[in-house]
Amino acid sequence: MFTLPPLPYDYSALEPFIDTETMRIHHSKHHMAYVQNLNDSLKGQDDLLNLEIVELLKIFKKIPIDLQEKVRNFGGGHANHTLFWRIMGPKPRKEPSKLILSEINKTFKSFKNFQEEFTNSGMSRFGSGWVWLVIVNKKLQILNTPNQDSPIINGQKPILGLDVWEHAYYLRYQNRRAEYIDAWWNVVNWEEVDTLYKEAIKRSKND
Ligand code: MN3
Repeated sequence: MFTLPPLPYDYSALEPFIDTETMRIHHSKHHMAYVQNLNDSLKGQDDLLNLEIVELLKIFKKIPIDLQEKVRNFGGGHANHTLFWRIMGPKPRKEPSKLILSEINKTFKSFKNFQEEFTNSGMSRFGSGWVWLVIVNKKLQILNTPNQDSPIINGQKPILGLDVWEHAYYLRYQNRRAEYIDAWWNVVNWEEVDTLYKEAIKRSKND
């Protein structure tokens, strides 16, 4: 059975950038619904229900065809939000720590340039979806996905993700996605991104 992970900080911790009510609804209603729908969809499939969510998505193509769409949507939703809560925090750093920062500079020329490309990717995603910083073939890459599609399904390793569904920002920002993204940079927990980067690189060596 999959369970809703507790938020590692209070619902109000990301104020004023992300408001308390949005955090409460987003975590306790939206994310909870993905978890419940995933469990309902996989009823009787104990081998799948016992996996970690990341492991379930890694074997996506081996899952029975009639379950794939549900795992894509609900499993993706569960994994994406779990990462999202983790890479935000109340005492953020403005810039990443050294390791990930040097990789970002190497790939995107500068941190500022990286932020611009990431923001543009989020702005260009029509409708609902996510923008990601992923590792592919040990290299950093920015991409976006529709709906709740997880990059893990495609063998990519997300280390930073931003929810650009309207439910993530509508209460405070209404239709102003650009303002939401701009504010969101203030709550990125770069230490966690650094940790995820190190884990992903270590895993690639073992693959
Ligand atoms: Mn969401």
